[in-house]
Amino acid sequence: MNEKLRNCIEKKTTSYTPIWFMRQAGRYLPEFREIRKKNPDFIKLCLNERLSAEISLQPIKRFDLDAVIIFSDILMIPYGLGQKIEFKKGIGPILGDLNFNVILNTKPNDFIEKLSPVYEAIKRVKKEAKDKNLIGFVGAPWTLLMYMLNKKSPKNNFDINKIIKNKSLMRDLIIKLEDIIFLHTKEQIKAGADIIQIFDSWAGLLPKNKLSEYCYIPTSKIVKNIKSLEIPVICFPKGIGENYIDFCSAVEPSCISIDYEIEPQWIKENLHGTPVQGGLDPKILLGDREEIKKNINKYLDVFKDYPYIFNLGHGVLPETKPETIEYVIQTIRNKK
Ligand code: 1CP
Repeated sequence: MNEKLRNCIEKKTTSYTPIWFMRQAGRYLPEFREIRKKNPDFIKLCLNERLSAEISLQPIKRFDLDAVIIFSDILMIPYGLGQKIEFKKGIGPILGDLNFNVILNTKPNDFIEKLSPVYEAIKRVKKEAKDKNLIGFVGAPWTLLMYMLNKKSPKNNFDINKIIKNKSLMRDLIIKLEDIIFLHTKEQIKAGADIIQIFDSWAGLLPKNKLSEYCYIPTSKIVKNIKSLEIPVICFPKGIGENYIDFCSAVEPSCISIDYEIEPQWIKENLHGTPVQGGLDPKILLGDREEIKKNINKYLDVFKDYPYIFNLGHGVLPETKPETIEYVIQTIRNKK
């Protein structure tokens, strides 16, 4: 078993730099696009255990990576809670109206039943990729709440006050999400996931005085529960700037995934030893190789004697050439 990712996180080994990429299974790979073309309903694709397993394995067939991430989506949780979801080409996810009674009354067993193909896909991947760490994932409560209430991507315009105006409802929803998110991770772990990543892709929308209530406190409960199962948790609270340090003190993740706005040297000096993942701006991979190499070396040099997992500061962009991913991996493997 290749435990290189887990060893970096748990034993804080620094002699080898494990590599994987957020969004490594998906949009930039022609073999994914081929399958996607024939499967216009994205949710159905995520619930097709055979294809979902096949897509998860596509990147490791091409590249020398240390982990597989299961092909699924953070929005499978609102789907499992009964909210309608559609993925529109060029627009992204569009969610249906939220029925609070349906959501708050969803029974754990019904949720697990509805998402059972996700767990079956993990079992298949585990069998096929015995020599890799297998990463399960969930969205953090805030990012999920944001999609559930905003009903679309906040990319173009977003008003936080509209989202959080009903305090008592927010409280009920957060409690429900804390339970369901943990349930979904527990089922992924039972099926074979040996690391969990929590994506809080929109944590950066929260003003500083709301981070504790909507990001740190709910996330820390989930992290504590996952750690009690002896499974390491990587947290990615994207876009919170210098608050990464407060996040780590409050949440105590096993590993912190950083975005491209954070200076790696600064985070290393302020973290007190929490293993770090990622950082490199995915846009760099669209440029020339000299620039790519220079930027990879920046991260590898800063984290030379520090537990560090190579990854990007966000997902691989759809325009990225697969050959560039190969080049990045070779550059890291050949570094003396
Ligand atoms: O072909 C398509 O149209 C589908 C594109 C796609 C893919 C390949 C979506 C729609 N989701 C996924 C898979 C996915 N999503 C994975 C598994 C693959 C892997 O990582 O290798 C993972 C981990 C996610 C996680 C995810 N989904 C996040 C967190 C990570 C991040 O990028 O910040 C988020 C925010 C989503 C929501 C989502 N799903 C899909 C889209 C286009 C979006 C983003 C919408 C937005 O911009 O708000």
